[in-house]
Amino acid sequence: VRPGEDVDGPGPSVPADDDELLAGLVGVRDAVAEVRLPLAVAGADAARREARTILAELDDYLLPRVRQRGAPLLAVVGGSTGAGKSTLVNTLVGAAVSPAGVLRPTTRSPVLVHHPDDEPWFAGDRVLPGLARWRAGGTGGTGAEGVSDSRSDGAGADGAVPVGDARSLRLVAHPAVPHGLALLDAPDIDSVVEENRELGAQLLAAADVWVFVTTAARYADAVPWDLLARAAARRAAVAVVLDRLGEHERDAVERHLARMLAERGLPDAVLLTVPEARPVDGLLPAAAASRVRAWLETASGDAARDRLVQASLAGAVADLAARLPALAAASDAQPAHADRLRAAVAAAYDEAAVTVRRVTSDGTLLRGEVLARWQEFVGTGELLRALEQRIGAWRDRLTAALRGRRGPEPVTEAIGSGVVDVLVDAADTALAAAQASWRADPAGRVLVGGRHRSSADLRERAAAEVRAWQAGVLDLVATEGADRRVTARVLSFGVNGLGAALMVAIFAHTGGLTTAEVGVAGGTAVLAQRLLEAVFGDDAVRRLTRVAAEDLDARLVSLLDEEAERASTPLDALDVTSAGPRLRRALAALPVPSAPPVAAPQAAPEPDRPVGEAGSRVRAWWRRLWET
Ligand SMILES: Nc1nc2c(ncn2[C@@H]2O[C@H](COP(=O)(O)OP(=O)(O)O)[C@@H](O)[C@H]2O)c(=O)[nH]1
Ligand SMILES: [Mg+2]
Repeated sequence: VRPGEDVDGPGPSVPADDDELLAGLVGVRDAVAEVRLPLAVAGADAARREARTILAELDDYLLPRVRQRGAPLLAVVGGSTGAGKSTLVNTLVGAAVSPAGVLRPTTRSPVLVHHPDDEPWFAGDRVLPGLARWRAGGTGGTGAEGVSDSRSDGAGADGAVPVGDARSLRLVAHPAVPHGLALLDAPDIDSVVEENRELGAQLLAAADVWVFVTTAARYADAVPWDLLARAAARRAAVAVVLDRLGEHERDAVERHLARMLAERGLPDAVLLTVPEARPVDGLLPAAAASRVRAWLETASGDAARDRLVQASLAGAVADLAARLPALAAASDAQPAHADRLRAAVAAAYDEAAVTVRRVTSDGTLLRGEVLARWQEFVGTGELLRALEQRIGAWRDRLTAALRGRRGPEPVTEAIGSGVVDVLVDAADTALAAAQASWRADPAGRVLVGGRHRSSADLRERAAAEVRAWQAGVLDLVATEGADRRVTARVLSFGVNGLGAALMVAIFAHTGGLTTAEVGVAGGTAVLAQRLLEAVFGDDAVRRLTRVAAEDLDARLVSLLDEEAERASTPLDALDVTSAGPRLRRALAALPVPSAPPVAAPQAAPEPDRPVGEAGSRVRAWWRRLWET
């Protein structure tokens, strides 16, 4: 069998039910791979990690295990720094296959030891496809002299993998390992190097059997228990190895640890002890590890193996199924939160539109510049007096009143720049409000970035819109003036002058202002209103002011809409589509197998007792270890 080619491998064929399970798991994998959580909403970080972890568990453990139930049992040896993991693995194999020592980090690249005949199972990327493979030294050969030299750090045949790369897997073939069992010496789960820690956890999740090494001094540490909680949730087969256990402390520590295991959801975990002994050349006396060895032999024996694989698979699938709804919910939260962020922007600009509408209709604009230019144009007293005359006489008087005064253009200009100021000011305020609400939100904060201004060309575009509106107002007046009954009057005053009056009139048109309320500004509006009424009649003036006001409003609101859209562009770049529905469909299609009650063999026989019905190949291994 060439590595990685024959996916069925040398093991028993896949049970028929597994096809459905496999299809279900592949469906889940595809759905989880779709999870994007670009918005930093509460819990998104954790959900992102969870999605990665689930993918790793599927690739490293679930998919390969369902595809090939007959593949060797993978026992991952994990635990705290310096607990004695590597020494234990070496002792179990009877050779220094994994570097041990007080200097950290010792196990840079995890070491997987297997029987030479099982090489095809591990050479390809069947399990742990994310890790490059390399082999150091020989491939074992026969007996102790064939042991791979862990310190001859030559890379494999391709030579491509850098020595000590944590994201790689060093393979060692050794004949002392029974067929059908592989030992993986994992990096410290509490390593100071984050990458090592993560890999340590990832490798444990890839295990059929967790061999958790700890010591009397360390077993109560928090980190191992976090991982053991994962094992409990998965109903994984767990053996906790108490290393370097002194005779005097043995009973007390064993009792306490057993209680902790039971209390933390691992009542079936097997507690194994390694009595204190001094390592020689990286190995303990074989007898020290005999209980661990015996348990592993039993677990990988024909009878226990299938049961263990089935239970461990069932537990892992059930655990996966239980975790998917939270991931789906986290995924759903993304579009929902994006909507909330967009709504905050929309609210800020809606508020701006309200402000603009108010300021352009409550007389506010009829102050300062506009008022001054208007008065220069119409004066105050004469025109008003002229308007109060009876219709027959007013035309001449009007003309006389305006003679020698400045034209209406400065009024129009002042109105234009006043409206532009109002619009830009409102847009800036809206942006500030929108950004403030985004900044108050963790997901929004990262999106605000460095932009603090409305569009650079907003003023220019606003000016263009206002000019277009003013041209429209003049058109309106001209069109109205085409009516025979009013033409003469319109001409006597001038289209531009009446246009300016119409603009002035609308800035006070909805407020229902009275002269008393707003003083001069109100008077200004009243004058403009009277002038228009005198020329066009009441009904026409009502219509003209409504049309002109609506046109202005539409133009200003559309400018604000564009600004609002621009303010939420950082969201457009993110794919916040929820993978939730897809995850739920995949979950519904996943057959969750029922688990046998006990995953792993419970009995850890004393070293001087027979191993029981663990199978002949295990006994052979056992004998060989004892004899060499
Ligand atoms: N006295 C004693 N020392 C041990 C034992 N197991 C490991 N050590 C020593 O503890 C140090 C760390 O062991 P190592 O196997 O590298 O631990 P790991 O970090 O868990 O792989 C080494 O110096 C070992 O020689 C043991 O059972 N008894
Ligand atoms: Mg080690």
